[in-house]
Amino acid sequence: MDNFTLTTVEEFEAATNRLLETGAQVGADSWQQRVKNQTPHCKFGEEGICCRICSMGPCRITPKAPRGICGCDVHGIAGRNFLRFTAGGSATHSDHGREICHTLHVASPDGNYQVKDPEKLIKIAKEWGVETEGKDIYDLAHEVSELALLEYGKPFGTQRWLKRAPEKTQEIWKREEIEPRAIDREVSCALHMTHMGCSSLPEALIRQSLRCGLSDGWGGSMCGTEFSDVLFGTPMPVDTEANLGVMEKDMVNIIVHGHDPSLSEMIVKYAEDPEMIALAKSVGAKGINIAGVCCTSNEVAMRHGIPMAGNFLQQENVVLTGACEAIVVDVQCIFPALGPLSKCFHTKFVTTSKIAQMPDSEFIHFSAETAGENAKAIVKMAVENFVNRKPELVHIPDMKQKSTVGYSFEAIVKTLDTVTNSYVDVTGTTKPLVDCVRSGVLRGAVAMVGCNNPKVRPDTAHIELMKKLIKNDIILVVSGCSAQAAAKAGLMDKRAKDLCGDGLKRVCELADIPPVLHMGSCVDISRMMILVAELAKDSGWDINQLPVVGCAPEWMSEKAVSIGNYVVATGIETFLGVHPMVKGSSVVDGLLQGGIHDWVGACYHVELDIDKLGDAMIQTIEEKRAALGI
Ligand code: BF8
Ligand code: SF4
Repeated sequence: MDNFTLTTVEEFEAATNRLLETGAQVGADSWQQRVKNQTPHCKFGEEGICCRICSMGPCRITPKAPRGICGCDVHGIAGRNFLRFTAGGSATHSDHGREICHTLHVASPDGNYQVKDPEKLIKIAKEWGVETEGKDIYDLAHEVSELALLEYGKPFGTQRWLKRAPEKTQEIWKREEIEPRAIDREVSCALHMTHMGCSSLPEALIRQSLRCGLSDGWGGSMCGTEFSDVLFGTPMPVDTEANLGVMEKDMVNIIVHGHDPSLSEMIVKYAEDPEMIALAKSVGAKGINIAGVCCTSNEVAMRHGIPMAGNFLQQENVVLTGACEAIVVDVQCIFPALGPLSKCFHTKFVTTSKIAQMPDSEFIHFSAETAGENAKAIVKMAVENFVNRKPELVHIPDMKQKSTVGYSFEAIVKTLDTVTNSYVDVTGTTKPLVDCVRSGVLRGAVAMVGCNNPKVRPDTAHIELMKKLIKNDIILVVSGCSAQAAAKAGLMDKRAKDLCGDGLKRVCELADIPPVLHMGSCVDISRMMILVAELAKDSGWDINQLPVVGCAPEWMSEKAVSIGNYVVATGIETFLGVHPMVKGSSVVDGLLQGGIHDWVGACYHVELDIDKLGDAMIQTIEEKRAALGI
């Protein structure tokens, strides 16, 4: 066999250090430097005990001043801050989902966007009780997208997608009064509850945090994922490559960064346009190379095999290579630092969304109606910029790994069904997976998700935990920047099976899969919800009994907290490597790390020591197995 080895974090760091030398040469700032400038962080902020929701404040809680001016105590303040943090994340994911619904609403056979997965659209329509017989697929798309848009503001009732959950889970949500109503309503309600003089009761604030999170995972994010699949195709396994070495020295490099595939899909399309390729050749390049950063990267990798240049804390590195003609962004997780940084190089920093406007960028407003011409203008601008490259600044680290990505829920079911001959009559279920778990060939599964955060040595927690878990026959489903950490290291190369325990290795060989399955971007954690829902239905166990846990070892964003809340509220124990900003309140921290277990059968577990975090996950999985008697 060939000599497959993982790329180490030390190697990542050596490459970064080399790039930072170029940065120093041109006077660039870096996140590494800014972390130093910001250290130590404000303790009040970090512990969640500063309140600035009215102008009598800000009020900070200390032993000498145990209450704010209005009399709110530390628990009310920390709880309110946590709910506001959640609302930010839920709004962000859900608004992304809404944009996708709008894109579907303008889809037409001869327009910018088409329906690529009509089967999925029909399935959703049937689920929602929409008549499909004899209907034109575009009429159906418009009807269903309108219904989806109404989910954001419907005056009565709860989210349609909740019906996908097992009945037991739905009962828990009802009993605990956390069934999400209209998506926007849960966000508004969170802001209302946290207005000066409203809720200061920690239980009420945390309950709404769970509800607001659920309106994301079983609402807005699910709209984002499902209708992206309808528009751009449901991902199926595809080979790609990951890490900065995917950038090409002799080609025009366009980096797509952000989240909404409506933009990146169009950039990919126009980069393949013969007219653009000819233009690239006319300026001395061999062609046009697209690569991704952050969740946009996951979207286009899963559907087109577009290589992944890196994750969140690698976004500055793509510019530092000196070989990036344009970094094209839409929304979320984009460093404003890219503006000034791009000015140190020839790179065009192209912002495209009114939601994410930044100084030192070229703004080309991208909209579904004008998507084609916008994308073409952006690609053209990048190609024409090739001549401005400064060859003496170009350095692309020689570092990349092969990856197989694209394991949507449908792909997982399909892959496992095709290898398990005895299951010919149960095609379309997760039963083969349940049987692997029941027999102990697989001990369980971990959904590893989320960001990088300089508070954790970047990528180390993701990679070390994955290595430990697969060695213990625990399969990984991953998304977001965790997915890219895995891909960069080589854990999505099918040859990584040799790093697994015997059971998982056998499953990888039989199914021809890597041990770490790429399920997509952060909105695609809704795919993981569908997976656990189906596992529960097919096994007869409740979701909170499954030997499955969630983990976000390097999380940083509000979105991550919204996700955490819906994952926990769905009954999945969730392990964090960064403490939520509630430490200052024993009551709020106690609820999150214990109390809510009585409500939903799961809670958070915070452990900053990565090794111990891994041990705790394995222990929980084994305890769940023991409780099931398997
Ligand atoms: O939504 S994992 S750094 S890119 S927030 Fe952002 Fe975190 Fe990456 Fe995607 Ni998710
Ligand atoms: Fe201070 Fe209360 Fe105003 Fe918050 S709401 S800033 S605790 S007075």
